[in-house]
Amino acid sequence: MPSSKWRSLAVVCAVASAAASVLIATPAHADGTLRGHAVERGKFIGAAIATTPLANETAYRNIASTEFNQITAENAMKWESTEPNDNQYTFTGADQIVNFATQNNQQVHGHTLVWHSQTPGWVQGLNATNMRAAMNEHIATVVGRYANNATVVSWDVVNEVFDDNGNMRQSFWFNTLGQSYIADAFRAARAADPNARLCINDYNVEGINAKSTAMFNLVQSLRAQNVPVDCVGFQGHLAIQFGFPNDIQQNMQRFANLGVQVRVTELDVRMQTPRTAAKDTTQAQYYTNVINACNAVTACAGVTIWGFTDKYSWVPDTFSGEGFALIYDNNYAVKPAYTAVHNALDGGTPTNDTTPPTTPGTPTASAITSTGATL
Ligand code: 9MR
Repeated sequence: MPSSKWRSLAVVCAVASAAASVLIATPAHADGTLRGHAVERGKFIGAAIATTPLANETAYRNIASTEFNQITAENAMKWESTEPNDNQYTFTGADQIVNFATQNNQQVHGHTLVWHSQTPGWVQGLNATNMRAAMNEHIATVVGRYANNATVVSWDVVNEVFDDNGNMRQSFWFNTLGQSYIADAFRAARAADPNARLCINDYNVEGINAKSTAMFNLVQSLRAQNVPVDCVGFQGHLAIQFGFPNDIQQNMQRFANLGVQVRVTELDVRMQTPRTAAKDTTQAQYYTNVINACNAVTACAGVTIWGFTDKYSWVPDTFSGEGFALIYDNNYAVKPAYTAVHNALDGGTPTNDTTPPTTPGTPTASAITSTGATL
């Protein structure tokens, strides 16, 4: 064969391999959404949603609706939003979230009923009798509003009850009511909606450490007293400079062994600025690790990311010099972290076998007679 033929074959190969790499470089979302792959695994993939961009930005709404099958109100269901003054309820933002979810065939995880933060001053100043009554009434009203709404499936009943060392947080709740406020809150939530899944939620409990062990002991003890704790939420506010909690799967499993459902409720992975390709790669690996851990634990219901675009994230407002914690950039373009979540969710066992049939071969006939043939 003349050498020019080899050259043209090489060109064909180069073109073919360029075409192949174009295919590989096609954005991962072209072959399915996050929610599509999560559903195949029987898991949810969620996002925290903020009401202002939800009302104002088409790009935000499009991603929120197409990529996620569960949403959490980032702020709209917190006490300061729903009951800013005693017995004056405002559900505008909460309903906006719930209605959006209903329209898009999504579930809502309610966040959060009893927390030391974003709770109005009028609550914090009550005496014990009145504070307990206000808590029970708030839970009855907020949970009760959505009790017959199939979209709202679960609640963070208490949030961040531990301090950073795993002791009971010395919040106004604890200081006024003692630890019993936790059991009371769960019982009130169960009474308001017997079908909702009731969660305890906290941060820095992803790996096995003093705080997660305190959480483990509390959940075990509450359940031994028939307090209706159904679920444990690991917030998952991670930072690449602090390392990955490599025992996250083992930690989830020990909670699962108590009989509770587990979930990651507020995942984000921040980095110190400036953003670089290398940091993006590390961040993507953290996202992969979290999804893989949830995939590996049957009792893990799913993973919620605390937002989805770097345009709207609590991180830069809270940690000076840090950011870029989410899976889309400021312009709604996917980041390596998106592809990581996508690929970790993909590859589950689909409920329906979608493998295309193999092409049949061309049979050759032999031993042909008037009554038959061998193929
Ligand atoms: O993302 C939320 C941010 O917009 C609020 O200003 C902040 C107020 O404390 O709360 C943020 O969400 C928190 C969540 O409700 C509970 N876990 C920690 C989250 C990040 O602070």
